[in-house]
Amino acid sequence: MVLFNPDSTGPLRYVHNFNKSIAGAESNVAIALARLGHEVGWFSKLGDDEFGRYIKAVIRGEGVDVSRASIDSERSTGLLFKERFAHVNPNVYYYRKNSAASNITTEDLDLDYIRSAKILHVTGITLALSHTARETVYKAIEVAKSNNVLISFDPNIRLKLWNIEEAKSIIMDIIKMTDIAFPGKEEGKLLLGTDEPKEIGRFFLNMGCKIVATKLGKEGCYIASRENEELVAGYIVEKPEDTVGAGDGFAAGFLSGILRNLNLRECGQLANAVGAMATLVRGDMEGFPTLQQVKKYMGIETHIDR
Ligand code: KDG
Repeated sequence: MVLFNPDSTGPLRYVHNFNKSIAGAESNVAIALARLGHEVGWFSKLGDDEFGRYIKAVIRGEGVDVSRASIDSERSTGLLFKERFAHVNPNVYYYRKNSAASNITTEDLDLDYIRSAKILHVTGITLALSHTARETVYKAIEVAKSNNVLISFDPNIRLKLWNIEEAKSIIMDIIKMTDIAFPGKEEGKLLLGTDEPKEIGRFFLNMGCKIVATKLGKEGCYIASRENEELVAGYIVEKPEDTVGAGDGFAAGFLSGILRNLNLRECGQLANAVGAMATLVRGDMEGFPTLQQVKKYMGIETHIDR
């Protein structure tokens, strides 16, 4: 989506100027991974309009392969407006019903492209957009799974897009096929009735996940696998500029660690740092660091270079 971020705080009707940038959980993860030095591709559907061309140019400019993003000449590119108030998370308003991306179908997938990947990352947002978008995520997972591509899943529950009953039943179904899950504490509460990271981890492991990295904000993350469980301390950001996108940065940092064969603790440390750095800058993805920048932030020299 194109994101319009107000220059000033307060109700949108009083805002005169907006900054234009892009947003979208999956494209955020793709951009963050590209910045960390990985080869990344992105599936989506854009309108044949200026906003669609803008999104494609930005994501391509970040080094993500956008050759598999299709164009829908009948529908528009989705938009998103934030509404900011001092010291609280922004309100978010979607203009994406019947947008090009909401109408993505299985026809838009290049199955060989999925087969050639190491990891397929999907989120609950696309699952919530429409029946065809949901079918597309299921198809991508099916193809990835049968070709030993790891499935990475962030529930990213957005209750403006679906109700909790529907979200629960679909997300639980996807969790069964997930290798690496990135729930948040609040999502644990919504899905399982607990925000206790140990319980969230164990529940998802019992459902078949191999790794569960529960996001705990400034407290860091709790990583559960079949072999081990541990809390990995986070970074304190005294005055976050914008927390939206931090979870996507976290997921990208963690996946970067997996791709670099780091141990799970190191994956968690890298994830925490990328997530924290995302909050230092206004906008979803502008704050994602390069490998050099995150190493400097973490105060370490070489161990994540593998
Ligand atoms: O995780 C950040 C996303 O929530 C944001 O980029 C917008 O994808 C988005 C959504 O649908 O909420």
